[in-house]
Amino acid sequence: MNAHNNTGAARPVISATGLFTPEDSISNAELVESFNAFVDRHNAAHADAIAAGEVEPLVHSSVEFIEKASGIKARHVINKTPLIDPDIMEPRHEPRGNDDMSMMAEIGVAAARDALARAGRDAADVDAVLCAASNMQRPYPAMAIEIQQALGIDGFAFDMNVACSSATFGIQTAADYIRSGNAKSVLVVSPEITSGHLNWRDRDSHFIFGDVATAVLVEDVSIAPAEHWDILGTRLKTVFSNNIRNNFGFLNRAEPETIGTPDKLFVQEGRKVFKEVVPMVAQMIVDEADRLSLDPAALRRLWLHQANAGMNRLIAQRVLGHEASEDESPTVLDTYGNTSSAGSIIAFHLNNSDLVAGDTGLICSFGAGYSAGTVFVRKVA
Ligand code: CO8
Repeated sequence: MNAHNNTGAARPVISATGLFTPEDSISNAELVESFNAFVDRHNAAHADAIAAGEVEPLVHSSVEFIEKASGIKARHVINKTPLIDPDIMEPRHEPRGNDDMSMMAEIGVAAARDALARAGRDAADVDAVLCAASNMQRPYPAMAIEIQQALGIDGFAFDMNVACSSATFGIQTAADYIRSGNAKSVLVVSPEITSGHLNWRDRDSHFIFGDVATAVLVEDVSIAPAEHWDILGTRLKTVFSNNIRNNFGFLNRAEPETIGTPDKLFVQEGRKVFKEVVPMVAQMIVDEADRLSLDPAALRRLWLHQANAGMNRLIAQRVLGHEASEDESPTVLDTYGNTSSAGSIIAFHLNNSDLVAGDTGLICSFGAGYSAGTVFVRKVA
């Protein structure tokens, strides 16, 4: 575990955030229609084996279940057509050469430009880029360096992966560079192309994820715009678990036919995750608030990781001491689904402009690893 308070002259703040949302969106009804068509075709193709008891029939998915179990009503994706074609149900993208910008970098750059514009920051004045996301499109060169080059940033960049907690771990890392004087302006970019890692034929999880990119500009207070968010304290925690795992992914395979077993994609024991992560995260938030001499019940807003509406309800209840309203703990699950590390940043990005100077809130992530990160912030100006 790693924790910091603000000390000395250099003091990290959040200057701005940015968001890129793919145009395509898949509703639950569209998703389920395609999934159920796939199930019917599969069962018809294996009718004899099913009748003989040799093969288990596949079971329909349902819109009602998805919304009730997760709070998700739709998800954005980069190219929806193949994902909901019952004959494909996998991502299909135009191949790009090594001289073309990769997909992850492209959406990361879009989110980063949004954050830079909101902060009024020239990219040339940024010192470092962290690409903090659940899945990288390739091992190297780092996605972050491609983003750095596209933005024209002179400095350094690297990738980091802590699954759903990548963005909060990135914020602490950026804050540490600023605290130590190694940088004054750091971009934490989280391009999440989850559609490349989801098993679209798995009834238990086909509805969970969506694609998006976010960016957080963490800077020293000395150069930050007048309106910014003080970072009051950050804390990270990891505990190994195999309950959420991905051994490979669609994006890196050579040929469509070579896709391997389901564990090459996202797999999870959703119930166990729910039960184990809720108490761990709620306790971590309360402990960290205590360390920072903050009353958790007085937090103006919680921008929680967006994995499951029920999970967020329970965590918020334990932190605030009462059932949280949408105003106290906003959700973006309904339109974005679970966007892994980007979720709490989208929630923050879309739901902070109404807060006033002095309001204190919490950006919090949790997910595979297990991993969890808290970033307590206070609005300035
Ligand atoms: N339609 C209809 N019924 C269904 C469906 C479906 N699609 N799926 C399951 N059911 C049925 C089951 O068959 C079961 O039936 P029965 O009771 O008769 O056996 C019943 O519904 C209940 O099943 P579950 O217990 O599994 O359902 P839950 O209520 O637990 O809901 C959830 C499932 C939504 C998965 C829930 O458990 C959950 O959200 N858990 C937390 C998950 C979580 O937070 N995961 C973190 C993942 S993100 C992360 O950290 C990794 C990063 C990944 C990056 C991106 C990669 C793609």
